[in-house]
Amino acid sequence: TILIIGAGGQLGLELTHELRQRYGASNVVAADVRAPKDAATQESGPFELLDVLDKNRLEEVMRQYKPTQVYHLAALLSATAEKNPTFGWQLNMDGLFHVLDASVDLGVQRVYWPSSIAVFGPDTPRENTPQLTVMNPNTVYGISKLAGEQWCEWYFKKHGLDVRSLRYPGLIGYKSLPGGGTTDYAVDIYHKAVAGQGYECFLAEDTYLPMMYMPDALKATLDLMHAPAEQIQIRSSYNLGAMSFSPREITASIQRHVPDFQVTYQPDSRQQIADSWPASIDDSRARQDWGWQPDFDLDKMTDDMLLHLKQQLQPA
Ligand code: VAH
Repeated sequence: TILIIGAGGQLGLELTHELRQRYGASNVVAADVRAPKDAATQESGPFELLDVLDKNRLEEVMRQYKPTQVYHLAALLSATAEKNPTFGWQLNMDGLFHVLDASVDLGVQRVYWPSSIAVFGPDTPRENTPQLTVMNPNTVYGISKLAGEQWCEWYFKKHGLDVRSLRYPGLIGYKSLPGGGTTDYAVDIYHKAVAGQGYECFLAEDTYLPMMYMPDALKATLDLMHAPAEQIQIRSSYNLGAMSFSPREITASIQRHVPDFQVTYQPDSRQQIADSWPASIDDSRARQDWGWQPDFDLDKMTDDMLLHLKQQLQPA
């Protein structure tokens, strides 16, 4: 059995769907602090209400299902954590400790925990950011992800827990909505284009950020989790990249399909977060160690996103 904690989030919804396709719905338990919005998710496999800060409840769920793999995705993302620093730290860190401890105690074979390019800070080299480099994150979220990476490595070394992690760039998909991220503009903009509306972007037009289409993120996650343990040479978290683009470039990519689509720019507090992050990532270690290779560039993503979002708008 696989347990996914935070199954209702942007990545969680997609990973639950993908894992249920691969392993059979009844073998993938979705857990989240709130019940799934659409009945479809609920019907498609076992669901458990779980607040990962409630350690007793976590252990109860894990004793009931005896998962061999746990995907711990529950967290506050960058913009939300910056507004709720105490809770952001508590959920991101205590939630991780509860999962790591319970996984050691109950003999979970593999644990997955997402990190982020947010672990890099303003004095990190911004172009082709290396796997090993200066890391002084200045956001609550980035600080919690950097600390979390180092705890994952500690649990691997001290307890032999096979915990694996990826430093995701901004993730973009059509099956779920993002929540509280700084890269969320790149999802919102497609919805506005398909709805025939304009988009007011909360980042400046030349803000370059590392980004990835959700199918690539799912492929990377499952490739990492299926790799033999001896191939996993990095136990903090792997750099992972696919493309980098700016609001100006994604707008031009969309205008290939929606010529009159208009974007205005109103940078808000998320601009400072974005400015502290890299513009591009060196993910050569992921490519060397376990064969990482992305499939989607900006235009291929745009073609696929607009196609599926238009289909979602058409009456069934
Ligand atoms: C965020 N989408 O914006 C997340 C991610 C790299 C960005 O960590 O907070």
